[in-house]
Amino acid sequence: MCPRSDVPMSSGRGLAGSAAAFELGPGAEHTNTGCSADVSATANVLAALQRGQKGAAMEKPGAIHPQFPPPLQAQFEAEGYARLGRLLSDAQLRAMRERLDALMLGEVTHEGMSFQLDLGGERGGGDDAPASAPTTVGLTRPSLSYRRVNDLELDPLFREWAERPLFGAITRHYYDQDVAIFRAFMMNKPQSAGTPLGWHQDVGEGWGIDTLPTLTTWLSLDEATTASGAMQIVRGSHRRGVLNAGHFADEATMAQFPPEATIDLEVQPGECVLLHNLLLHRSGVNRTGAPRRAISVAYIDARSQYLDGEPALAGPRPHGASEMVDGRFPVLFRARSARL
Ligand SMILES: O=C(O)CCC(=O)C(=O)O
Repeated sequence: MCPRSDVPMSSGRGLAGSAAAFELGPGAEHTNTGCSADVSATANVLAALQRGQKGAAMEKPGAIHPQFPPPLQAQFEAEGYARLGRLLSDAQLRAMRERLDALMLGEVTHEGMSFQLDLGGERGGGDDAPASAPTTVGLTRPSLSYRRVNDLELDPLFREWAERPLFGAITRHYYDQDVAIFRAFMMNKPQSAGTPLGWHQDVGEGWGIDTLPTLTTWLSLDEATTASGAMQIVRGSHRRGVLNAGHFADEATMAQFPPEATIDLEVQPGECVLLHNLLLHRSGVNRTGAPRRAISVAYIDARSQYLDGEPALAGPRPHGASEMVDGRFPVLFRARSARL
């Protein structure tokens, strides 16, 4: 059995821990490699989750919903991450890669979408990143060397990904409120390049919002290996609360964790990992001849607000945050109570 954490998952407004009694649909192939002793027990449940559901954010009454399997909940709560397995078919994977290329080359455009070029090599990363490219609304130039494409919720393909019923089940499990996107972006480590990203948590006072998001889905579009700049995580670090008032953790903070708590999160294309936003993570450069791309979606209690009012819309929003609509981040899932 994976250990269960006694540490509450709540990190902002009250998060309800009660599981919804969802039904399961028919199964499909999966590749979960998470908490090993529970994997076989969970296999059938996971298989049912991975049937390439079409987005159904505001589900109709009586719709069949997937479930967040208890063994994965236990692992997520104890270790701050859970492998959800392969959630994309080959065709879906190809479509996402092609759409990202089209966005980076300016063949598909969405008003307000922001981009950041990768400057390559060992430069950049961290608070004092001397060589980070500016984030711009619209392309700087057509290139497959963008480090980030933000505002992916503006693109129907990625919006549909963010709206998968599985993520509704998971997010409603922790947020007993309407659930919105805080941000949805691509992180790219272009071939033989990439910008090192220092140890950080995906929260922090610098974000300027009154809620700490707890849940992020991280979908790998390529094989992520140590050589290609796989994400590294410090297992269980989410249980220590907010460690960095800014964004990046300093050496003294990192020294508090034993080396064996750090693992390379090597994953296959199409594999998705659920991350707690308080989990310490970092990534390096890509030393292979193929890109290493991932789609990161942070889910937030839809009541969340900026502390000092919404930032001006003239430029890109800080941290790749989504644009609010009528004073709310884009709502994806209605609270259970609202659907009765
Ligand atoms: O993909 C990566 O290397 C890091 C992504 C990340 O920091 C995030 O999704 O929050």
